[in-house]
Amino acid sequence: MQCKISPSLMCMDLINIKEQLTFFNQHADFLHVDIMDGHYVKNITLSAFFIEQIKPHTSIPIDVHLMVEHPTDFIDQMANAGADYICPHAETINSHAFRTIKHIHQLNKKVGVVINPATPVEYISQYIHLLDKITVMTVDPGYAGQPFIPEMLDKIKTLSELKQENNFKFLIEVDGSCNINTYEKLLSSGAEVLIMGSSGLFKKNLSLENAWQKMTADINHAIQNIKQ
Ligand code: S6P
Ligand code: MG
Repeated sequence: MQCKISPSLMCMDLINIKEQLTFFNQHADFLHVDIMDGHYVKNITLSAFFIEQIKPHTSIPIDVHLMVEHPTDFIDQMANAGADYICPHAETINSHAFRTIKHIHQLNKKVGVVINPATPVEYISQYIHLLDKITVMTVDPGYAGQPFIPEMLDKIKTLSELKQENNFKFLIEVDGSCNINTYEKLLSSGAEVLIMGSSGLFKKNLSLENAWQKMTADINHAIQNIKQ
């Protein structure tokens, strides 16, 4: 497949974690772990404790999406728990962005930033060259199962052009409503990593194997349509 897949673990079936992790070790490219503090977004899902528990059972990078007001309070605990990518929201680090990026890199972790739908690319332009990954939120953060915000496609295109023109290293990732209705638009705009949640992968009426197979077929179909 020509894009990377990052299952969003807050959407998984928590009763059957082990089987799903074993499956993802063989098929996925990242494990997306949403960390919320109940303040930056009004929800609480996974934790450093969760990361610590799954780390011995994973062989692919753990990617932490920090939806918290004060990311500096969380960075060391995420690193110690086993995170491989640490990704705060740009909106929460811009008063100390260079210090935060340096700190995460000094912990030998990859640095991503996540930008909200209302945040333009210009907001991160001063440090974009330092980033390993940029996540474009295509829904307001906090909850799974929200409708796609189509205005975000232009933002993905802008990032893709900037990356090509400047030879930047960052991966372009999308979080929110990645599914059969959006694959083609996202991939043709330049998305490289899709975070898969409730709308594209974790379905109550399908086994994970069948849901993965359907997702892969739908994405390959979208890629064929783009090539034509
Ligand atoms: C939402 C969170 C996401 C969700 C994922 C769900 O705040 O950051 O990672 O888990 O977007 O995907 P879906 O298909 O339910 O929108
Ligand atoms: Mg997320």
